[in-house]
Amino acid sequence: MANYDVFNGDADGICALQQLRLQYPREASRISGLKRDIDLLRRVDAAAGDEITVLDLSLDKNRDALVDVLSRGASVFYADHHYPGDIPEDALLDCHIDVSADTCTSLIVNQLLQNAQQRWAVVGAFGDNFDEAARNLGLQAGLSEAELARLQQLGVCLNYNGYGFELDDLLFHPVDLFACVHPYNDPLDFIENENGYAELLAQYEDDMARAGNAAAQSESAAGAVYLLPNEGWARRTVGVLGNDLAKQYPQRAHALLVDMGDAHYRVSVRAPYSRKEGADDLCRQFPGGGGRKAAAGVNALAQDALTHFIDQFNLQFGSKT
Ligand SMILES: [Mn+2]
Repeated sequence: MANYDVFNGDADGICALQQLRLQYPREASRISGLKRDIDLLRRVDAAAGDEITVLDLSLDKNRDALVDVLSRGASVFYADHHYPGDIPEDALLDCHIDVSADTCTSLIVNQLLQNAQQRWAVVGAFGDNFDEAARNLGLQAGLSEAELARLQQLGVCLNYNGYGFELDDLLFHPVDLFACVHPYNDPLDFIENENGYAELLAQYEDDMARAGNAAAQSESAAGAVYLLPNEGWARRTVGVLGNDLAKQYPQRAHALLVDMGDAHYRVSVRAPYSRKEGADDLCRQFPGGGGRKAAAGVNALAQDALTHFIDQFNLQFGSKT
């Protein structure tokens, strides 16, 4: 019989598992990936009697694999806050899903553990941008403002580590980052003493400074288009940069194009924050494009199509009379 811990490679996934394994230590094969790699349960080759823990991964995106491992006789503990769709009914499934707008997997696990590892829950909640819930829990735990600020930075950094196009873009594979975190009962000790964290924080600050210096290639009242170089910092920060720009200029649409080094760009488009529509319509005009109304993308846009792309971007988001 084998144990598996399957978790999202972001702060929320790591901190949910950290709470569980501090409270209930257990050897397990650990499975994780980039923050956007969410169909991870299919990587488990389960057998009868195996025990599987799944954290911070949409059940809707893992349902087939879940039904499969249950049918083989494995038991599953599942905690998450994303849309689950139909939840299989099975005596082997212990499911804790809460899609309330103000909770995350680390907070769900914290409730189950009755605050036993609440400092790590605070870190996970900050990482998922649930700042108010994180603060409230931290204050209740007796943390000072200065300590809360350090835990917030830790949450942001653990979350940042999960972003990239490929695992090679990440400073730590999330499984290795968990191993780094795991010996520490108290996240403040981790911050103080873990060399790996000093390295992560330094890279985060360097990446964010580079992203902050990025200048728009094309800019109008309707929107702005950014070209980012074929470098790790661009692949790691493009998601965060898109969110920051959307909030900073809520009337504008944004397109961020990262040079992939093969005469193509990877494109991500955010519709204006104030009227979240049109991103999918724009991207679908290009091969491999798609997404949602508010946020969409093109996997590989030929670089000689850049001018055409910018024209279509301005048409899509320009003021219509
Ligand atoms: Mn989460």
